[in-house]
Amino acid sequence: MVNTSIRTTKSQEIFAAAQKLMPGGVSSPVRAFKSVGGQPIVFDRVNGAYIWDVDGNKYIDYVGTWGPAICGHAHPEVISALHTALDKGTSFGAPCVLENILAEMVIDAVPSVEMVRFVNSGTEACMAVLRLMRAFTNREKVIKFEGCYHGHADMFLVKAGSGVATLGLPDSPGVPKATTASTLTAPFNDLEAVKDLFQQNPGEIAGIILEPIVGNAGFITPDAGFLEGLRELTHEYGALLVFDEVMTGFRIAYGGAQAKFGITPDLTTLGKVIGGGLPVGAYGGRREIMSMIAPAGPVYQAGTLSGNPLAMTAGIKTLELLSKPGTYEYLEQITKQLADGLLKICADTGHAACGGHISAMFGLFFTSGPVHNYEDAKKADTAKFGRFHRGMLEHGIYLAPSQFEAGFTSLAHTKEDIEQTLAAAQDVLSTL
Ligand code: KE4
Repeated sequence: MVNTSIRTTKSQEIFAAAQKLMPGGVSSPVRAFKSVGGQPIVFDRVNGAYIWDVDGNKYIDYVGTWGPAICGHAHPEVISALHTALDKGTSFGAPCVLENILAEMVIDAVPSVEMVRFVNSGTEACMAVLRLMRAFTNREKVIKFEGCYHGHADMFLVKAGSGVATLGLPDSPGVPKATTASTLTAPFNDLEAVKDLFQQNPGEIAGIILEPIVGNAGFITPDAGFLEGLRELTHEYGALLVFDEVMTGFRIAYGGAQAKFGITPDLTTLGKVIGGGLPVGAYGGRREIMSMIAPAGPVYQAGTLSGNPLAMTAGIKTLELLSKPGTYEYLEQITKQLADGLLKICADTGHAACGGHISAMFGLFFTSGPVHNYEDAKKADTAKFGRFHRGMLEHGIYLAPSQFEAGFTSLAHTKEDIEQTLAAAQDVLSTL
């Protein structure tokens, strides 16, 4: 179904051509709007909290290029810093002081990180951290949680979230059984299931990797005691605890979810925000573990564009902006207004819904809930979510095109933007 009330002629033309050139017409599956129906809009430009599509329609954006745009798109100070950096070249493939600067900012901010390695995506960071976990413990098996997404590397495509969940894929063809045989899964928030896995695989589990707040099965928060329980279990069984903070890093708090909840993992992966909109990922943690990474140690990992000056520049400026006093109080305030408002409108218009927010991350499920894990999330009415998404798009509000994604606010969103969004939701949900 095509969005009728807004003119999307050029988007349709460009997307039709794209589908002949690229699988599904996109560079990443979730962008194709498969699960919400309708056709994706083709972006022309972004600025602050807003998107303009190729037909000139303007939208308030709650995807923020999937997290990086937490200071608002094309922040003038980030753009200006990039212009200056560009005059010195785009990539060195050699040491550059900007890597030291961003590394120091990450180490100072994130409790678990004593040393850090930059890569070019969250997927790369998660791949590297898995290899490191296995090398450090000399064990092969790893626990992940159903619905969590740690990038598209083979060993993580087991009951994965995000686009895999969105498309309802039964994991992915092309992944050797031997590769995923070492990937064990448990329901999120289920400490007993994790304990059972440790007891069934004595001395074989290298560690646990999780999204401390799930953003890839929709928005699912950790139950009280869950993260503490994982910390205790990993200590008890000599395994490592890894927080995948690619999405939550510098979004939930300046030190990430681990700072917010006061639980320090052994290793952390980062991405999105620390690149300020350019391709960056990172992994870091205890010095004794990170010192195993080549060339300091034997665990190999490399990358042509890792630590490039442009990505470092955008990351440094973004973290500088985020480190200013009042940042997270503002994000909490506007995101609470949005999330609470959406839930109230659902209640007022008779739609079973649950969800919420933590700092600048929020979610809404069309199910009465509660949603503690991926099984609960799958009870949500995804067809209704699709109609809601399309209705909001026609009202100039751009939400993540999947029930199994989270929403993101930014420092650029104003109170008026939130009020306009809630007014649109009132309209759409009253007639859904
Ligand atoms: P990237 O390789 O996409 O930079 O990062 C993978 C990744 C790892 N860990 C977590 C917790 C993540 O959320 C992600 C990527 N998130 C998705 C959005 N749910 C990226 C959007 C997309 O795949 O197009």
